[in-house]
Formats: sequence, C-alpha cells, structure tokens
Amino acid sequence: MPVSLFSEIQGRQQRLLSALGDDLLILPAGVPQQSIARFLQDSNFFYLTGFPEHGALLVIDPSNDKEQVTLFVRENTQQEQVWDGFTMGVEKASEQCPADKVRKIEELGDYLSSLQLKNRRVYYRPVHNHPSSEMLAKAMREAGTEAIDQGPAFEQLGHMRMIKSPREIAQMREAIRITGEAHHNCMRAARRHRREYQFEAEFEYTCKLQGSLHWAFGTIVAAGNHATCQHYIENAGAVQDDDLVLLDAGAVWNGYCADLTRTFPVSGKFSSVQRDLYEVVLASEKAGIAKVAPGVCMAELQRHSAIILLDGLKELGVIKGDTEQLIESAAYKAIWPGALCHSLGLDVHDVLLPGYHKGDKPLEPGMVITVEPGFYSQSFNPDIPEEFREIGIRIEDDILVTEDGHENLSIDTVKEVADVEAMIQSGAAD
Ligand SMILES: [Mn+2]
Repeated sequence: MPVSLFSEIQGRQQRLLSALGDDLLILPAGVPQQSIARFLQDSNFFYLTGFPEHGALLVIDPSNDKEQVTLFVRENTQQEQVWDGFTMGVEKASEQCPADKVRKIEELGDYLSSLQLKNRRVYYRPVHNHPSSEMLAKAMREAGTEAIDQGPAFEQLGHMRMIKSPREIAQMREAIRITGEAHHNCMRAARRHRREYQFEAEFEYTCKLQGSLHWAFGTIVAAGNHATCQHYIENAGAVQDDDLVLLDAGAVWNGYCADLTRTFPVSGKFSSVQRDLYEVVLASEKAGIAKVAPGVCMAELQRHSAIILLDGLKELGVIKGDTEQLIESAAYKAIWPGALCHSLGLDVHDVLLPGYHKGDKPLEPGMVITVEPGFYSQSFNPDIPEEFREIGIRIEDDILVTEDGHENLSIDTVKEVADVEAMIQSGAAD
C-alpha cells in the first residue's frame, strides 16, 4: 500500500476513534456472493482498512491503549491456497494495512472474551454469511452488550465517506476517464453492433483492457423502447437502424466508481424528433450541473432541472399543463420517474446521510454526485402524442462539488448532438 494511502487510512481510523468515545466498532469484511462473479469488499470496511479480502474483520476499540485498531485476517495456509486463493496472511497484512495489530481470524474468540464488553455499546452491522457472525452475536449476547447499527460513529463514518479526499478524487477521475473512453468506443462501434449485448461487450472490453477489473453496476444497454425502462438489465434485444441506444455504465478504479450515461443514434444521425427531445434533456442536465455548488440542496437541483425539462417539452408539444403544478403534484414523474442526483464513491449509490437527498441538507465541497435527468415515454402513455412515444433518453455526468462551485469530472465524454454524431460517424460502418 503506498505510504500516503496508508497514512490516509490511519487518519480515518483516528477520526473514528474519537467519534467512538467509550463505544466500540466491529466491522466485518464483505462475503463472496454467489450471484456475482467476483467478490466485492464491503465499502465501510475497505474505507477503514484498504484490505481487499473476505473473511476479515476490523475492531476499533478506543479503550484499549495498546491495541486500538485490530484487523483479523485469514492466514495464508496451504488449505486456503488449494481451495480459496492466495491470501495475504498476517505477516503481509501487517506490513500493508494500518492497524495496531493484525491477528489470525481464529484468534477472534479469545480476543472477544478478553474484551470488556459489558455496559458498552458496540457499533456493529452484521454481514449475512460472514464466518464470524455467530461468534460475535454470542459474545455480545453473553455480555449483555447492546449492538447498534446506527448512531454518531456510523454518521461520522458516513460523512467522512461523503467528502472525498484529493486521493479519492484522483481514483474517481481515472474511473471516469476509462468510462468515458469506453462510451466513445461504443459510439464508434454503433454502426456495426446490432445487439444490445454487443455494446455491453464493447464497453467492458475497453474498461478491462485498461485495468478496470470491476463494473460499478450491471451495464445497461437499452435500445429503442427498452430505454423507457429505468432498470432495464436484459441487454439481449436487437438494435434497429433508427434506434437510440441508452448506455448507462461505469468502470471501477481502485474501488472507486464512475457512473455515466449517454444516449446516441446508432445510425450516426438523430432524427428530428430524437434530436429535439435530446436537446431538451441536455438543456435540463446542463442547467442542473450549472447550479451545483456548496450550500445548494439536491432537491433544488432536481426542481431546477425539472423546470427546464418540462418547459422544453411543452414547447415541443410533448406535454401540456402548468410547469409548477406538474412539479408540485409530481405528475411529471410519469415521464421522469427517477431522481436527478445520487452520491458517488466506493459505492455507485454512495453513502448519503439523511436529509441530503430529499431534505434541506446542502452540498459540501468534496462531495461527488451524478446529475442525470431523463425523458421516458412509454408506448402506453396516452398523454403523449404518438410520435414522441417509445423513446428513452438519459444523460448523466459525474460532478465534484468544489469550494467555489463544481467541476464536471466527465466533461471529456461527448454529449453535444454534433459531437456525438461525429463520434459515431468516425467509426467503421460494418
Ligand atoms: Mn447514476
């Protein structure tokens, strides 16, 4: 682990130690999931340890002067190597991860019985299927200890994760750079690919060749009417010559996620209806981004973007009604069911403490958020004239909140009509 990351994680542990007071924090690592091909570390655990393996556990105990931070890991046994892979083991983990002591996970039982648990609160979120879950539950039960899964220490941890350090922002820039390049490659391949999963392959191939091993979430490739579905995941459909393709995807770099959406005409030329709608969504997205600054709330951004979107759609004759009323009554959710923003970081929907999403908690410098308005007109929406139906458009960028405003971290990924068309046309036609 590079020295500065080592000391940055030490700093995080120190901040948490002071937030704990007399309490204790126990944080299990994530567990391998059968449903995903690769193991993904628990984000809180990774943030506080930098340790990438499963089966591990972190204990932060302010009352233990000699050993405030203890990391339990699997030992690198031959048995492990035969069945589970090549773990770091105690020795290597001691060198690489900041902790007062790294111990074998087998020592957890003795360690727990040596702990003064009585009359203390333990911050603990059980991880389903973690090998130590039962042992921990038993130890706490026997000591009559209260395990709490929320409270000031978790809030402190959440707030720390919301505000990204320069090092974290650098990781996100790289994830976003790779993601942008993969989007461009998909546009260049648009006139060749005729199945949604071919775009998925193009995207993931580009990312993996550059060392991004994981995706922030399942790549969404939705052609034509499929793009009107918010969580379309099949990626199995045919792509017609006059379709728009909505590509929502993100690479991961050193644990940090990107999340970008572009919507483009596979022919290399927007039809006039497609272009008109696209320009409205783009204007709404730009208006939302322009307002990102410290002190502004996500709800205000959403409202502002919605006004621009609805006014634009009214001008095109797509919808009718009073903009204010459409917003107040939430009637506009029929064409834009999603939210404008979410937090981005170690998780694609990163930690966001209560009050930030819908409440009046303002953005702070160091937060990274997405801005992603959309227009989705289902075939069955009777309020929309037929020529505007069965179209889904979303445009999404990743925005850093800075001291004096914002920086669009995905500014290099093309989105202007002329640039998108030129990017597609620069690729081979078949
Ligand atoms: Mn998103």
